[in-house]
Amino acid sequence: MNSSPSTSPSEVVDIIGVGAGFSGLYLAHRLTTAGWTFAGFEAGPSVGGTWFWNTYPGARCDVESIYYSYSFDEALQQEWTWSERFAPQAEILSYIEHVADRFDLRKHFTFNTRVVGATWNADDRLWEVQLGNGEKRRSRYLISGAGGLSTPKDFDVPGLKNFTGLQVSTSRWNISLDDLAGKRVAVIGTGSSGVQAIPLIAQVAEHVTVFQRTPNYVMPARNSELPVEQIQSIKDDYLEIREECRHSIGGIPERPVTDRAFDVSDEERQRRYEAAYQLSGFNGVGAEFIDLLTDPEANRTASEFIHNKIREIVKDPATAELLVPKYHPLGGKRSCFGTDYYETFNRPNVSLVSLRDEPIETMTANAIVTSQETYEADALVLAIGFDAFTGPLYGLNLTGESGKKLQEAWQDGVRTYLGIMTADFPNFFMVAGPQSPALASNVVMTIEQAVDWIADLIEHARDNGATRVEATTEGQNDWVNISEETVADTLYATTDSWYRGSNVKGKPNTFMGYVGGVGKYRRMCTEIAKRGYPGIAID
Ligand code: N01
Repeated sequence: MNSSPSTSPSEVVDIIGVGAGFSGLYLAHRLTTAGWTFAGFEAGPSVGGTWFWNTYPGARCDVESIYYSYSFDEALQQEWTWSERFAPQAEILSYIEHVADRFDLRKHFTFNTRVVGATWNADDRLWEVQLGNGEKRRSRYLISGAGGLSTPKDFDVPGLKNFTGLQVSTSRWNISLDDLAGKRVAVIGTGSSGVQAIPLIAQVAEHVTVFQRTPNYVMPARNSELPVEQIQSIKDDYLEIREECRHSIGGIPERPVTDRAFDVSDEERQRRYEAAYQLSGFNGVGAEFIDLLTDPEANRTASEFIHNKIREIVKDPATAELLVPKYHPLGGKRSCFGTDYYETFNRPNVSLVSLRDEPIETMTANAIVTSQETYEADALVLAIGFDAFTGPLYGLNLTGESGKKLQEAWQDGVRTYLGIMTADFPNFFMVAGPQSPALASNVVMTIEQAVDWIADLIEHARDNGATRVEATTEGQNDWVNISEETVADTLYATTDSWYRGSNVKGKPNTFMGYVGGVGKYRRMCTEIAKRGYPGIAID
């Protein structure tokens, strides 16, 4: 597993790829099929990326698996059968392993090997890449498939080092659920990871104390087994379904919604929210009217609908009020989809602490101490999220043509061209990078589009005898403006979350995604390619 397939330290490969998750594997497949030499490096011991590391109880994708899967090979999508509507982590990992084996992709990667630095050599037009094992490699192009949610956020909880009980984080889960059986468990964080893990931990623990800073909108995932007939009908129509996804807003089939929240009567609106609540998923309540993410008053109607659902489900009124998400609009930060999440707070062995009312001051060896109370615990689960997008990229320690690090180039905020390239870092590409549609889409679809586009671009360069491609400052400025203008019209702009970098202390506030839709983005990218790549200097 550890032998590097196509590189020796002296050899120059066409492409070095970072990561062996969804992005890295498709990069390896697409680029080697096109005849490029490719050497991939993966920090982990095997393929899978996000789905290798996030093994916490309840981890599953909240985009339906029939869409959250590769579309590039019709035989692959015909032969693989998903068991559930939202596949659990283990099944997604098996799928990724199947793809790696089916297309013989493991041979392109060196595992247990992290890329820890890369410097652009302007004279030779090569990236000089430093590996964690001390070795160096050189390549014409360097492509990051390091993912957006792969660098855990610093464990910035006061007093953490004092706690001597069992400690585990959702993003690096290394225990079994049984290890929490009969224990008093403290869980910090109520984003998508916490929301999935808490109900299952509550089933085995003696007691669970949930420490919540910001209540989130959690809608029922409504996961179920996939009926055989539905699987068959999807497979029969897979090519058309994928095409629809490619031209959609979020990379999944859309509900055809054209009216606004106040176009209908109050009764009709409630009736529609109720029906949408039964659907759930990203096509549920938040997608019922077209203005829910742009008009705060329209959004209020949907937000209050969910508030009332929480009050209906949670029996203790004081706990229900703490769980009601009143600090941001529905969809402003990423919605969560859970199974029995609010119901879990009706269990006698679950209690909720609102960190807005009583912040954590410190910890002792066996307790979390807030401004009001001391909560004893035998185990501590951190579900506090990621240093999204820039964390993994800064971890590559890139030095550009001017000698500046990427983190210096972006010290006032992320600046990219299409979320794929950035000026001063020639021949460097990001798959599913910041300011791409990755944040607000079925990311597998976004990954395939980016990889195909990058492959076409470097082929175009090769055909024209060029060895250097770089985003121009003008092209980049235009894209930053487009992506900022697109988000400025939405309620994302009003909400603090990892979407804006506001979950990490000191991180400049830039929105990390393009939210104009994957279909529109694809059309723009295709048009740019057709026009000979304006916004990119190719020589
Ligand atoms: O992380 P998060 P996540 N003290 O950042 C709290 C994807 N994902 O791992 O909101 C106390 O969303 C923080 O509070 P606040 C998905 O895109 C998908 O859950 O900052 N609390 C928040 O409650 C998702 O959005 C799936 O006030 C602290 C929580 O910890 C993204 O990954 C499953 C704290 C962090 O929530 C990230 O999700 C899992 C502190 N110092 C993940 N620091 C599915 O597909 C943070 N918090 C279902």
